[in-house]
Amino acid sequence: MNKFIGLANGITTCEGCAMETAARHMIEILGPRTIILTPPSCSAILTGFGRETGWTVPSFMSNLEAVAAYGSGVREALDILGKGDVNVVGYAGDGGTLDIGLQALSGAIERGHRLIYICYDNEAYMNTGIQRSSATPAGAWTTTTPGGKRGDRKDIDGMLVAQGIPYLATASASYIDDFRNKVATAMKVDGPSFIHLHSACPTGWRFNPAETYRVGKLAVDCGLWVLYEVVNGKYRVTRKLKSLEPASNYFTAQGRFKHLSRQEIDSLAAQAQEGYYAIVAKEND
Ligand SMILES: Cc1ncc(C[n+]2csc(CCOP(=O)(O)OP(=O)(O)O)c2C)c(N)n1
Ligand code: SF4
Ligand SMILES: [Mg+2]
Repeated sequence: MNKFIGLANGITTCEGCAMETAARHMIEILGPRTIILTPPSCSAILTGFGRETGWTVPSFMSNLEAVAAYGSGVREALDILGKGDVNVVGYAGDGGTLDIGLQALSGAIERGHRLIYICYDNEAYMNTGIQRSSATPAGAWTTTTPGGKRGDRKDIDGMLVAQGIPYLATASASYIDDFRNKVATAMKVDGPSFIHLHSACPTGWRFNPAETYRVGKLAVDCGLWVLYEVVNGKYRVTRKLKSLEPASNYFTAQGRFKHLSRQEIDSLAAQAQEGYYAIVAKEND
């Protein structure tokens, strides 16, 4: 029997792109009975244009506002055709999720479609030239925040939990087994599911592509990106930390934070620690 490939070799993402690596793992878990939808974004490179696609499963590019609305329609059509076993998956960036596609995502969740929505979060509009999004973290350089972004990122996970989504998880491309487990869990959910994947981007974050794994891992190990899942409102941290790595190592590993003073880095590091313990406290609520 031929081995299922999922995503072809030779895709033209940047060297060291975590979004592409995660996509390869994601499709391996999802398997051939899957339809992938990507909006305009770096993930559209995987889907391709016209008659060419990198996926070995059916796929198409939606518009940026509405990947979750397209997914809702595809889900309903498949169910009518008796093809309930086919996974319908949106693989969208932070801009297409937290900003431009938010109403479509919220609508799909409210209607309760069985849709797996994976937001790979590279923390800016990368595909169009590294513009800030509402997921860009405080202090980060982008081409539209040359002095560093003011204000915190939008708490999309808290928003979707508040809306009552049956399954939500965070994940990191640097903790790939945890991500794979969460994709497998999402496949069993009888309703909408959302996985928020931290996706290191050497081009936009300004680090050497060989460092992708290390930079992504630092975000988790310093408590800045907490790995957890929320099942019907109940929090569970999937990677508990005995001690937190200094978050300053994460910030100094990337050129997008290089304009920050020591004091500013220390303040962001303190916020990261508080954020970690706030999620752990939710688990114990
Ligand atoms: C309504 C609309 N506004 C703007 C664009 C232009 N556009 C195409 S891709 C993109 C960036 C999307 O950013 P994100 O979702 O974070 O994905 P990334 O490029 O970072 O992978 C933008 C702004 C568009 N296609 N549609
Ligand atoms: S800009 Fe970033 S997310 Fe986009 S293809 Fe390059 S490394 Fe990947
Ligand atoms: Mg992005």
